[in-house]
Amino acid sequence: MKLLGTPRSPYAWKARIVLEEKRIPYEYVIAPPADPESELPRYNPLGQIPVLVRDDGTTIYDSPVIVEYIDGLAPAPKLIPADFEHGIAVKRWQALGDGMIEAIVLLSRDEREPPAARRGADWTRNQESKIERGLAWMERDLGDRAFCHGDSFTLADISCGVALRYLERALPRFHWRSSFRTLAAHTMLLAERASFQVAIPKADG
Ligand SMILES: N[C@@H](CCC(=O)N[C@@H](CS)C(=O)NCC(=O)O)C(=O)O
Repeated sequence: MKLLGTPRSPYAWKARIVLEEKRIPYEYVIAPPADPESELPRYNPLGQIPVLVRDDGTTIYDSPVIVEYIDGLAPAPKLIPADFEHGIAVKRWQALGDGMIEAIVLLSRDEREPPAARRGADWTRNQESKIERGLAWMERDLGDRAFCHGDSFTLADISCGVALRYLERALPRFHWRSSFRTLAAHTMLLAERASFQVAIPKADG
């Protein structure tokens, strides 16, 4: 099995963390979507990463589908609870993390544009609000528990950890750690996990 991704893609980080946590052997292949020679569209018509290429050549995308597939390959550790309500709650954490990443990508891309090409204050504020509200909801839902959902490590923790690590990398001007201390402490613990260390390169490469 191969995972196509890049070291900068938070969605690929998420898929890779899940593979590492489940201890499923895979080959990691760097496949930058912007490369004009990219063969990605052969694997995913959307030309996006991550893509999981199975041994029989069939492919799986996008990241929520990949993680659900990988979680189903081995019984433990269970990253998406089998119970319907708990499974939905964990997937909602994923939807929030992925949605925040989308806003972070848009904002950081816009900030690299020349001033005349930028989208303007209202648009910027709208994207920033998504991130700020997301942080507040995450902090509230984490509460004083050791994990984002239930009493064990799940995809909820992975989604939260990946989104906030990406926020730190892509938009360092967001000084969220002092306002969201519980969340900040949780992400410090997550960053120590071997899976996070393998999947998220230290320097932005
Ligand atoms: N919903 C997708 C989003 C994937 C995505 O946006 N990937 C980015 C890299 S982080 C990409 O491939 N961008 C290139 C493009 O959209 O053309 C997922 O969760 O996998």
